[in-house]
Amino acid sequence: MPDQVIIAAAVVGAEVTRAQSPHVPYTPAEIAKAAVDAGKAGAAVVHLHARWPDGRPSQEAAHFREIVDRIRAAGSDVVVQCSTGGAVGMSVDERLGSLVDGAEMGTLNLGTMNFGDDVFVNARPDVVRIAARLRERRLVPECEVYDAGMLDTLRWLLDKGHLAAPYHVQFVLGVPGGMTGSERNLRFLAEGLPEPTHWSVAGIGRFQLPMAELALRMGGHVRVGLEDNLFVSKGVLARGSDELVALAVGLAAKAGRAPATPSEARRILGIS
Ligand code: KMH
Ligand code: ZN
Repeated sequence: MPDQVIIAAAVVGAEVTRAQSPHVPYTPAEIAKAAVDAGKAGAAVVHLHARWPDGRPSQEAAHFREIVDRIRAAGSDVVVQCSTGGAVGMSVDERLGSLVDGAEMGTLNLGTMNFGDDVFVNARPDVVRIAARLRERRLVPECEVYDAGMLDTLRWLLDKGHLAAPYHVQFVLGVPGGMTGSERNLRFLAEGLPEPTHWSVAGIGRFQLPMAELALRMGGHVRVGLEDNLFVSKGVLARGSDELVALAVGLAAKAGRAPATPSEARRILGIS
């Protein structure tokens, strides 16, 4: 089991709103601050989305550029990962707007699925196209796996040469429409990886901290943050993603794992 754990913070996402929590950041300045604070709390990676000022999801390059510039201007060295998933209903062209200079990783969602009452479309040619764009831009892909069949797609991408190491795998468990956040599911998925690689888990909602705790015991890495979960405990809102990162740091200490620094995370993830 690796001693170090990469803690990633998903600080905004595309779905959560200020109506649900006043702590959801919207503007590039707010999102950058949330990322910097998450880094100070112990996150090595920040998973970024952007928003329009009224909170609608945005994949505008200008928004992502401003977020990245502000993170670096604040002196933060966190690894910057930009979402190519965006929000349900966005075209692939729109989603690719996030891959700005300064990004180090980009997400690669491995299949179409029900996403709550919506459908998150990732047809196989779209996945291949996004993988090619990540390769062109020399970004390390983070493969988002919500369901078991997506591991078969991962194997197919590797077999066909659309994807090659270094890549990271994120098991996103608890989306209504995907696999739930259970120990059985996480063990099944981790054991089913087509080749040995580093992986992490993002538990959605109430699954966030139990899945983090389990991944820490299993030798995986963890993702927390307001994109996935708004609460520190039942009915108690997190004041920001940094508070959830601090909880993950505490869980890591209990499991005997040390939070990786951004440069350690770059080494583990193969970011040059
Ligand atoms: N907002 C979800 C539909 C990603 O960032 O790549 C997709 C998502 C995944 O959040
Ligand atoms: Zn996301």
